[in-house]
Amino acid sequence: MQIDWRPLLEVINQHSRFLITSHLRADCDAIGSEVALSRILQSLGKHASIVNGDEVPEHIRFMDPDNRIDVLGSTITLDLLRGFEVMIVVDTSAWMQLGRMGDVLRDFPGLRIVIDHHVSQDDMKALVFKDDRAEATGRLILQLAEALNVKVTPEIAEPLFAAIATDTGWFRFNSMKTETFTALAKLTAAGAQPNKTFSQLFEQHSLPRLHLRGRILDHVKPDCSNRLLWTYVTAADFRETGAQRTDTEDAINMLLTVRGVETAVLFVELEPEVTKVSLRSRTSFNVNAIAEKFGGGGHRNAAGITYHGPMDEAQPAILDALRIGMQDCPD
Ligand SMILES: [Mn+2]
Repeated sequence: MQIDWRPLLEVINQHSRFLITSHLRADCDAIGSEVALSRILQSLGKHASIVNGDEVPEHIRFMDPDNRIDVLGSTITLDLLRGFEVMIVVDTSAWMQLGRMGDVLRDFPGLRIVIDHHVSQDDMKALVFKDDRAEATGRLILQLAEALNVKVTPEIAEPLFAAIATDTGWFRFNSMKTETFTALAKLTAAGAQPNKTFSQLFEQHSLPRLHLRGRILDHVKPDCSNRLLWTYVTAADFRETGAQRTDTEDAINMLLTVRGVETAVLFVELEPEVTKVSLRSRTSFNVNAIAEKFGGGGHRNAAGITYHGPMDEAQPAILDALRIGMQDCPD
C-alpha cells in the first residue's frame, strides 16, 4: 500500500526546524535515510540536525562524510536539543532501539514523525508513515522527496542507494521487488554510483579480518549428517591475527553457502567465561527458540546468545539442543 505523504508534506511546509534520529548500532539504512532526509529538508531551506544515541559504526563512517551526525552526550548536549519543532524517527519504531534519544523523544514538546518499514510499532505518539512491505526506509525517503518535488541530487541519491543496497543484502533478499529496481534506476540516474558504494561497503576490510576468516573456515565442523555446520573463534585467534571483535560479522553466513546445510553456528570466545553464539537457519527450523532456551533471542532465521560460561561448555550444550531441535539427527 502506497503511503499517503500529504500530512507530512503539510508538517514540513509549516515548520522550519527538524531533529532527525534513528536506532542504535545504526546501519546504512538508518544513516542513509537520516542523511538524505536532512539534505532534502535543507534543499527546502529548512534547518535539519541529525542526533543519534550512539556513534556511527566505524565501517559505515563514509555515509557521513561531513561529520554531520551528532551523538547525544558526546558531541552534543541535551540543552542544545531545544528549539526544534519536529522530531523525525527513521528506520525504527521501537523505544528500546533509540537509546538516550528515546528520552528526548518522550519529552519532545513538538510534533513527532516516524518513517519506517519494520512491522513492529511502539506507540510513540507520532504521525506514522510506514510501509512494512518496503525493503528499506531509504526507498520511503525517496518517495517523500518525490512527493515534495525535491530534486534528487547525487548527495541525496548516494546515501539512499546504500540504504537500499544494504537492507537487501546487495539486492539478493526476497524483499527485492519491482519497485526496488525502479527506485534504484532513479537513484543511479540521479548520480548514485553502485561500484563506488560496493567498494565502500565490502572492500575496506583489514588483512587481520581476512586472516580471522581463514581460521573460522578452518575450524568448520559438520554435524547432523552435514545439515549442521559449526565453527568457533578463540581469544587466541583474535590475538594472533590482530583482528577485532567486529571482524566476526557476517562470517557465519559463509557456512550457509554449503549445499544441504540447514543450520549454522558460530561460537566466539569473548572472555574466558563469556561465549557469544550466533545461530542461522535457512529452513523453517526456528533458531530463535533455541536461543531463547539460553537467554538469547532474535528471529526465526537469525538469533544470538551471550553464554555465560567457557566456550568448551557452551559448545556441547548448544549443539545438543540443536540436534534435538532439528530432529532426525543421528547420535
Ligand atoms: Mn531498514
